[in-house]
Order: sequence, then structure tokens, then C-alpha cells
Amino acid sequence: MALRDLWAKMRGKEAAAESPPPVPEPPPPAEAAPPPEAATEEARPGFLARLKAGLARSTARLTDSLAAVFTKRRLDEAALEELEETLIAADLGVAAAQRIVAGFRRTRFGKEVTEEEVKAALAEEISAILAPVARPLVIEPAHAPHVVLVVGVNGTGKTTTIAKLAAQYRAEGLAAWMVAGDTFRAAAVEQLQIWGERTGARVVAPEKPGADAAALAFEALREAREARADVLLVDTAGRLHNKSALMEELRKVARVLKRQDAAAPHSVLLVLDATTGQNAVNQVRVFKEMVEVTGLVVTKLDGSAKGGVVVALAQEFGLPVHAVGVGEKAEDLRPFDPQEFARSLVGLA
Ligand SMILES: Nc1nc2c(ncn2[C@@H]2O[C@H](COP(=O)(O)OP(=O)(O)O)[C@@H](O)[C@H]2O)c(=O)[nH]1
Ligand SMILES: [Mg+2]
Repeated sequence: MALRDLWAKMRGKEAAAESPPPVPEPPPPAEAAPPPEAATEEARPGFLARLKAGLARSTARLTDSLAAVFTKRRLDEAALEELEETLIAADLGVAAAQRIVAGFRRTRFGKEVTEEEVKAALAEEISAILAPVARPLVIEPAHAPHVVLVVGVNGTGKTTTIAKLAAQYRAEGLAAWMVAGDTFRAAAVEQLQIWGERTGARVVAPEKPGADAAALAFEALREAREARADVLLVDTAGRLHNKSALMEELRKVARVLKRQDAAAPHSVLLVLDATTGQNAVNQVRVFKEMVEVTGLVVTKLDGSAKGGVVVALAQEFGLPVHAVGVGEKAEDLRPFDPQEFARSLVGLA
């Protein structure tokens, strides 16, 4: 099959799978604040199940094509080429696809392979790409507070991620504060206030909508230092349609924080929505120009058919993937486990 036809076929499949587009609208604040649940170890098997269920669409997209390519056949050049195309179509990106195929060519070329063998080998190759970036966000309470600036395009899950992190830190007994720095969005401010009430995390909110985000962050850090808080999570706006204004605002926030603590913000988390596929890759490029991104959080892996993009992100940027989101509850945000993710993505237990 000509490359173009194959692409068209895969895109057709994707278009069908993606309609209607899974873009969850931010619910009204009351609903946007499910009761946070303690992040206990018991939650772990549940998380894995949700990760698997969540990735089911990504998995189906990849494995349907794999099944078509590898039903007991010799791994020749044509098969490798089809494998590469399948991986690219599953959002793993060209560079990762080439790297994986190179691994197959080196170790398995000319051999007869079954679909199961291909899956197991794929999981290993993918896991090797992901392992270096799977690094949890380490909070240093000694910074008193460790300042985490959270950036990203509107709707990716910044505010929700902040609320989840605050709930988890509170459950660990840390004094976690949240700053409602997306001051134009009343819903974001309320969303944090509701989570704050439920978790006992302090919320620093603007006095009126549209208040200066940098001034708010500055004041929040002053108070948090006085109170010797452990973590200060700073929400920000994500209006990417006005890129220069957003860049100005984010840089100003970072600058005023430094006036009190030269090392702040200690972490700059970029939140990406897995349902946006390759867009997420572009967003990393754009935000890296604006601020010094130190790590990624990938949300909405539940229900995305484009979870493979995590592999593309790892290969292209090498930035730590601190956590992944598979739902809206506090426990649905978890450190990123490369092996778990790779095996789930290719449909292995
Ligand atoms: N299914 C799912 N929804 C999520 C996840 N993370 C965030 N959301 C939802 O995505 C929507 C936008 O999130 P929000 O935090 O307001 O995004 P923000 O504009 O970046 O602050 C909300 O409805 C969230 O509940 C996730 O991991 N899974
Ligand atoms: Mg928000």
C-alpha cells in the first residue's frame, strides 16, 4: 500500500474514533471540585486499572494496526516500514518511531514474529524511551515554601492538577498553599477555593477578577514565607491566542517571585492535555520559549486515543514527566511509571 493511502486510512480511522472530540468543558465550579480523596497506597491498583481503561482507545488504535501488520510473518523491510508508520499514526512521533524500528531491525530482522512477541518487544523499547523522563516532582520543604509555577494552555488541566497536588501534599501532612493566579477566570478561583476548603490547603485569591497576577503571587509568597509553608502552587492564565501578553505575564510572575527567593520558582510545570496529540508537542516548544519549563504533567490519558504522544514528548524534549492524570479525582494524578504505561499502551497485562 502506498504510504499516502496508509496515512489516509489511519487518519480516517482516527477521525472516526475521535468524533465527537473528547474535549471536556470545564464544569461549573461546584462540580469541578469532587471531594479529594487521600492518596493512599490502596489507591494504586485502582490507578493502574484506570490507566489501562483510560488508555484503551490509544491501545486499540495501536494494536489494531499491529495485528494487521504482524500476523505471524517475517520481519522484513516492508513490515518494519509498516511498523514505523503505525507508530507515527499512534502519535509516538517520527523520531521515537525510527528509534524503535531501528531497535527491531537490529535484534529481530528476518525473524518470524508473532503479534505477542512484537507487543512485548515494543513495550520494552517504549519503556526504554520513557524511563529517563519518569521522575517524580520532588518537593523540598526546606525552601519554605517550594514554589511550583503551573503553566499551560487553557483547558489542559492546570487548575485541576494544582488542586490534586495540594490534596496529595495535604494528605502527606505538608502545608500546601494554592495561588489563584488565573485571575480573569472567576471559575478557576472558585474551583481552588472549594478544593481549599475540603483539603485545608490555604488559597490566596485575588480581591477582584482581573487583579494583577504577579502582585498576587508576590503577596502569596510573602505570606507563605512568613507562615513557613512547605509548598506554594501558583496557577496561571493560559490565553495562548495572545502569546506575547501571556509571555509577559508569566515572566513577570517569575520575576517578582525571584525578588523574595532568587531560586523561585523552584519548579515550572507545564500541563499538557493528552487528547490534543501532536499539539502537545507544539505547546512544549511555545512554553519553553516563555519560561524555564522544568517538567511536564500529562492529563486526560483517560479517554485519549493519542496517549502515544507521551513517547514523542519524552523522545523530543527529555523533560521529566512528573505525573499523569487519568481522571478528575485527587487520586487520579499519579507519578509516571514507564513500564506500566508502555505495557498498557501496547495492550499487555
Ligand atoms: N478526564 C479527565 N479530565 C481532566 C483531567 N485533568 C483535568 N480534567 C478536566 O479538564 C477540564 C479543564 O481543567 P482545568 O483544570 O480547568 O484546566 P485549566 O484551564 O488548564 O486550568 C476540567 O473539566 C477538568 O476536570 C484528567 O486527567 N482526566
Ligand atoms: Mg484554570
